[in-house]
Amino acid sequence: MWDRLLTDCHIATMDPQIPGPFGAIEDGAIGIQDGRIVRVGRRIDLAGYRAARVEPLGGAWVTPGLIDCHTHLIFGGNRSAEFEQRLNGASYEEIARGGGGIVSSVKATRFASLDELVEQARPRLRALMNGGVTTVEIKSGYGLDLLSEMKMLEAARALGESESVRVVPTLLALHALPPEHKGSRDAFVRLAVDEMVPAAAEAGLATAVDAYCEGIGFSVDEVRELFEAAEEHGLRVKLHAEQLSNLQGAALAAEFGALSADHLEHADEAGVGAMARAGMVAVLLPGAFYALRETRKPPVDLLRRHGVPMAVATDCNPGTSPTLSATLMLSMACTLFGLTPEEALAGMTVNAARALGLEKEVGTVSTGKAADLCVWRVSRPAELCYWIGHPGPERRIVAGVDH
Ligand code: DI6
Ligand code: FE
Repeated sequence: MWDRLLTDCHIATMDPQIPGPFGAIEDGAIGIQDGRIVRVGRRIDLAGYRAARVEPLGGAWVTPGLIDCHTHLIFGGNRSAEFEQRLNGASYEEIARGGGGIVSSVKATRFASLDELVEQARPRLRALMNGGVTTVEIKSGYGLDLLSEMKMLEAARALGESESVRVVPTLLALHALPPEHKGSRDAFVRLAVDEMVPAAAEAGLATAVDAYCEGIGFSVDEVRELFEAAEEHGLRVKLHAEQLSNLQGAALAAEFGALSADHLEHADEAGVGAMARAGMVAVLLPGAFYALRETRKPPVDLLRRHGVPMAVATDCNPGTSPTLSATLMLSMACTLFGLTPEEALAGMTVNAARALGLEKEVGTVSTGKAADLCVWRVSRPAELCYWIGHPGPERRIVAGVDH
């Protein structure tokens, strides 16, 4: 006998093996046992099964739990003053070069204790969860010395252990040059390569390594050194690439079999082709595009043509994407970048799972996967993208349990 049978529902499985938009099964049912999905199908086909709890959902739509595969959720302070500076005409790059930007979050993050970081991030995490997120990636990158980076990764772990959400931690080792390394770039890169990567790997505090490959960030050669260290220590890589300029970061990431390249507003066909051959995911971040009032969009048509799967994420961060709404990103992915609602939802489910290397575990409503589900009171799945920030699911289920 199963633990639960969700019935009288429509299911946007997002499973590419199920034909039709959203891999939808109308008038469906889902069997759950030990936190996993044991059967998905039409209600009549599951009618013969018994479960401890049979739960009719009154015609609601069920989707996979949303996956936010790119966030900087943990940081000290906020950057609303910088927001005001930008409204007065300063550019993001100017503020960064003037010693503000990422570096100002670094100061506040270093100053905060581990517990303070956790408690500052917790309401942000809960806001994401209320919007339907069941898996969230969290990057470090506002510590930028060995102990502060480890403190951030420990905060990510503590949040995952104390909240009903899967947390996937990433070491963002090369994010900005911290003030004490002005004039000693090489020494900072060595610190990241020789100390941060081994420490994060040995402590099991990160599954992947990331960097900010930009004119105001780090060069392809510097990122290459970091990725070599990651490879040596058995960590996957991913890259902030081609957001503000084109340094050919996507192609570099492809050389290392990266999980994803993220942003990509300035990516070209060579980069997109390399991503396709490497089986990478393109993570699109409409919140940052919106907040920086960018006009150059990521090359969605090229990505489609080359068959590169597109994910969508909040990029929640205090500088360029202070948003806590996954569903707002669904809307923005459609309205700002031209994704279809089906592409946008795939971007926060099946393709986001792949961007985290979790495609066997989560991301679709399929037999064998974790029972991470959202139940939405909507008439069609496209409604999730149509509302400008849908408030969130009626029920959120993680590993078979309502939260
Ligand atoms: N992700 C990042 O890491 C940078 N931009 C982005 O979209 C910088 C974030 C920040 O300004 O704190
Ligand atoms: Fe980011």
